[in-house]
Amino acid sequence: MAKRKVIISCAITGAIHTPSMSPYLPVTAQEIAESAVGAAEAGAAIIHLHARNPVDGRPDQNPDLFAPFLQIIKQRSDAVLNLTTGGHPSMSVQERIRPAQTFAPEVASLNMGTMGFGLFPMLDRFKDFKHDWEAAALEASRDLVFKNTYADIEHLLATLSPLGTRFEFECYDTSHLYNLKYFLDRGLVKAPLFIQTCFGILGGIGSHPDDIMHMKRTADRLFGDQYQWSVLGAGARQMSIVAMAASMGGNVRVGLEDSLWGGPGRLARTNAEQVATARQIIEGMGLEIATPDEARAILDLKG
Ligand code: KMH
Ligand code: ZN
Repeated sequence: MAKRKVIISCAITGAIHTPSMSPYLPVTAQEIAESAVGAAEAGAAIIHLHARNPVDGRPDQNPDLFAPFLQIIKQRSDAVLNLTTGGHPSMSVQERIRPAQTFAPEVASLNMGTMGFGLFPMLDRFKDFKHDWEAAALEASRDLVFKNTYADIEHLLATLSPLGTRFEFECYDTSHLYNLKYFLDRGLVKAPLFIQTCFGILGGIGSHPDDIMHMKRTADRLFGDQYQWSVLGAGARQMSIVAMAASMGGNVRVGLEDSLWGGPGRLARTNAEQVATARQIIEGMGLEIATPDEARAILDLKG
């Protein structure tokens, strides 16, 4: 039997952390490209991408901001590219779909339910924002709905599936797994499903080991061998969640989108640093990481 390979995804910059929280958060196209290439060289098979306004670091779904870094990453690595359709929770679905619709990537994220997305607790931890929008965006999340209705999900599937794009199904709580099961039963998504269970976002499930076990058990029951399990942990518990999932047969996602930390009280300086730590955990358990082509085969991507 072929040895199991662990897929490392790396989420380079996201839309949640703001530039004043870490001087190492990539913002410009050049910074995003360099950081992504470094993550791929360190062992990430999949690179998950958002773009930002190069002047103030605000999340921005304009495809013109994606084009330059996509070109560089494709030239300099073989990594699977995964474009966000989540954008920022405050954006409309029409806005969020634009990059994936324009570039037809091998993978796009697909958020599997409507939820609160509470970013305001970060106001206690981070201060001294350089740009007005940063604190305002965190504060606004008290009253924010991250809208992913059944119609929204159907629209994303109907638009992107014909392009050959497959999905990283972002499941922040148990109900999102049941939503995905509903789409599977209707034939709108097909196996192998790449399920990213997301832990530690206020509005979703927590990041206690019981939470991780509960999501895995539920996914096992609903999807059996029709899925590939991956985990991401938001914030400081990122690497303990990597360790737990890797030891239970899972794939892992790291990156500055999900956590800014490189160790207790220490900011990670690069995405590659987090990939290297995840790789060390995985290889330290006697497991092997997947190359981009192995990830393509495991997830049945178009290549
Ligand atoms: N920010 C993450 C928790 C997306 O881009 O679609 C989830 C995410 C959303 O990656
Ligand atoms: Zn994302």
